[in-house]
Amino acid sequence: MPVVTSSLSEDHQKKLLSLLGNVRLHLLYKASVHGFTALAFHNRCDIQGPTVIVAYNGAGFVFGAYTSKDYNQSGEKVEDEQAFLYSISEGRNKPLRVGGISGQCSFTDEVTGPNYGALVFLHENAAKIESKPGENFTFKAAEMHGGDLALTEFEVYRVEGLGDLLAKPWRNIQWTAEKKQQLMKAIQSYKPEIKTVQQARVLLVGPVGAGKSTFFNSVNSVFRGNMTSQAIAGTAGRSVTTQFRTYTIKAGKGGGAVPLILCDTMGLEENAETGLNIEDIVNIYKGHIRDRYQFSSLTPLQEDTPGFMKQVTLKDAIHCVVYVVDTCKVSLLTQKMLDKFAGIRKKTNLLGIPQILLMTKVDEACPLVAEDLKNVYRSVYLQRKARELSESFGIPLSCVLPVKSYSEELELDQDVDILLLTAVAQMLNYTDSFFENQVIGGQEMIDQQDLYRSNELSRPVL
Ligand SMILES: Nc1nc2c(ncn2[C@@H]2O[C@H](COP(=O)(O)OP(=O)(O)OP(=O)(O)O)[C@@H](O)[C@H]2O)c(=O)[nH]1
Ligand SMILES: [Mg+2]
Repeated sequence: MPVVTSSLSEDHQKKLLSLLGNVRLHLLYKASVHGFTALAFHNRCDIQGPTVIVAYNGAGFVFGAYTSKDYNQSGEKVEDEQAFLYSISEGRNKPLRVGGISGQCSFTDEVTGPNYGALVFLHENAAKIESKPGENFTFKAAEMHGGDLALTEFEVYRVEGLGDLLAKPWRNIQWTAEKKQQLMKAIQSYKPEIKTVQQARVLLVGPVGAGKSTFFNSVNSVFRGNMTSQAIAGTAGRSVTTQFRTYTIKAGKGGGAVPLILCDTMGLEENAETGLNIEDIVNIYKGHIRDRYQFSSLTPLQEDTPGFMKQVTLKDAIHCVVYVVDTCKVSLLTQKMLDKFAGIRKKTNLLGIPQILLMTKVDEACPLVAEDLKNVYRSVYLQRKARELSESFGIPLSCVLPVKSYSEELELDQDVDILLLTAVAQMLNYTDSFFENQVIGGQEMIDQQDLYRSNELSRPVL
């Protein structure tokens, strides 16, 4: 799944947001990737609620149309009092905003490209516009697009209202130095309930670029006391992580190991033949895959291949699974990706492994949270995203944890640390639930096969 990125510069985005208010933009469609055709536009932009079109031309104009209504190919003329056309260009400080002529329709909801009368985008199914100022919007062609009707790019974004801050947070977090120390101490002194296991093994699974490796780096940084970047992180079309890695965390330079191993995987992709293979996930769960195993999307590790660890015990197994999802992309998760997660969840439930959903990049998702991380449980927007995730994954809201990882900072920040540590502490609580399930009739089950056989029989569901 190629990563589709916005062509809006920071300055353009700022100017566009000044017209739209307190909102977030989600890129739905980019013509250079998906095609300069009406069909490609409708496939991605129909029934999406409020959207904004962003067209680019060679003369340097960024212009388009906002509507609060759906596109739906109904053939009808749509009236939308909130609709407007706009243009951002070098020559003007403030963007040009053109409201509709009262009593006239805003756009015709046809099978063609978006038809705002005075401006028709993707005209004749091509990278161009038709411009007829005066029809239902009045503007000067020179100010709107400089007379350059050829498009170099064409994007459509969903416009999501951010809402305000809740008067009371939906979860209580103490943002104090004592709380941070308390969490660190609790995590460092964690002891699995099963005698043969010394460390909790927690697996991070999620789409490409969701922030799995960065989450490990951030937790590692908190315990080390300075910024670290042991796991390679970044953005690329494909997963940056291609090996299975099991990371031990040390408290301070040369300090003792924290009883937690964070296992990092290759990113998931929606197609069956790319990204992390589900069969490999199951083998990781059971402990058969070694550190530094090189993932291959098409050929998962087989029992008879060298490198497959046959003799495994409970200490090699995964005790808690963490699904990592980019909060900014929650509403863009495709059905294929959700189906992939559903397949993984089914296997995970069968093995009785507790699951947590980590919502990353909350700072990018909500400006109110970027301003002050303490707003994380007061942001109406993040609460809505947490609920959406909980519903689409079928995971209780209590298992959904928002975090912000260190992505550009050079210094640790107490609030960031507390939110990260809270998530880790919760992972250890869930690990305990896994271990509790392994004690049957007062006997710890050490044999892996017994363990999974019994789980499959009882089919525990989280
Ligand atoms: N602002 C912000 N950026 C983040 C956060 N977490 C991760 N990032 C950025 O997101 C990008 C991808 O992060 P990675 O940790 O490499 O993602 P991954 O899930 O390991 O991706 P693959 O290994 O490619 O599957 C990086 O550029 C990170 O800096 C976050 O909480 N906030
Ligand atoms: Mg990674």
